[in-house]
Amino acid sequence: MAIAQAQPNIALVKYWGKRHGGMNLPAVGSLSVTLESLWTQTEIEFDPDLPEDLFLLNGLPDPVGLSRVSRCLDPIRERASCTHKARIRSRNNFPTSAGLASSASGFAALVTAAIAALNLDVSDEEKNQWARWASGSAPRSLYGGFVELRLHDTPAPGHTELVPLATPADWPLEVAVAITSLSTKSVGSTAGMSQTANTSPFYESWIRAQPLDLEEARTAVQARDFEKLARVSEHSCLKMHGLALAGKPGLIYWNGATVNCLAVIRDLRAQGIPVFFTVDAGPQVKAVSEPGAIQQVAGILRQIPGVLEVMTSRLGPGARVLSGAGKPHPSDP
Ligand code: 2P0
Repeated sequence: MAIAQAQPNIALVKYWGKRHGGMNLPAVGSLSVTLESLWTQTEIEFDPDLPEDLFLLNGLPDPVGLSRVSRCLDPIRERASCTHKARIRSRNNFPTSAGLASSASGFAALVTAAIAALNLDVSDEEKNQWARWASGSAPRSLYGGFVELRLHDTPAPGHTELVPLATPADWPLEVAVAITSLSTKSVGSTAGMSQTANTSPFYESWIRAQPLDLEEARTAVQARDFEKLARVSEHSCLKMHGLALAGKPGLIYWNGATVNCLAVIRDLRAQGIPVFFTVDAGPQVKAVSEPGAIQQVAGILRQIPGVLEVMTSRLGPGARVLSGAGKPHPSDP
């Protein structure tokens, strides 16, 4: 048995689209920041007497999530020569499947907990791969701070490498998450990416330009150049949504409050407040600021009609074991 925690990550240079050939290989690299105060905690217990895997999300059975959870666990069980089914209890302290990267934190926590519970000694590469098979953005949540998912042509086309670029202490940016809807999104990321790849006229140019965006964001992080990171992050966000909007049928992940938040964040930056926006496959807006500015930004976002709630976070660490594999339970004295 083990318990692990992982936090969602927010892509500044977005992943959108998969390579042909299966294995959930992304078509493009990406660059993200891992958050601190939003989290998934997952407890897993392998039990020889259990006939099937059992999965509770926030205390309730989740039959749709269960099949993805079992698929994620199967290669880890195989590696450990374990045939036991598992009881999995997962909790998010933020809305699930609403564009807040719950699958990234969820599968990063699950893989980390399963490895600990089975006492497996594995390479980072194996761990990254298990997380990526479950969800393309999940391996980024295995690491803290600024993380790049890099694509290589060797040893095989589409080989992925996870590169931590800077820690939260190196550049302590802060994030405000404006929640504008609590509904589960109508088109999930996997289906949305496939629809975009098959029908958007801009897809090829999206793939071609991604290395340039990654290079710009990487050098911005290395130089702690906020203005440069702001420009490339907003560009990548708007380009990803433009790409998805141009598919057939076009994918509209935003609502009116989303658009109002973007306009307000642009205005704030024009007034000299160091903040930029990004939006993932959902209507929530993430505002990223230099240290010290986030409470002011959050206060302004809370005034926008349609904004239900604003959560703030620093950047945080990667996935980690809270108990099990020799560690005591966090609530033990
Ligand atoms: C990202 N997103 O880079 C992009 C930006 C959403 C928008 O990765 O199909 O749940 O499981 O690999 O990782 C969300 O998609 O997709 C995502 P799958 P995932 O964060």
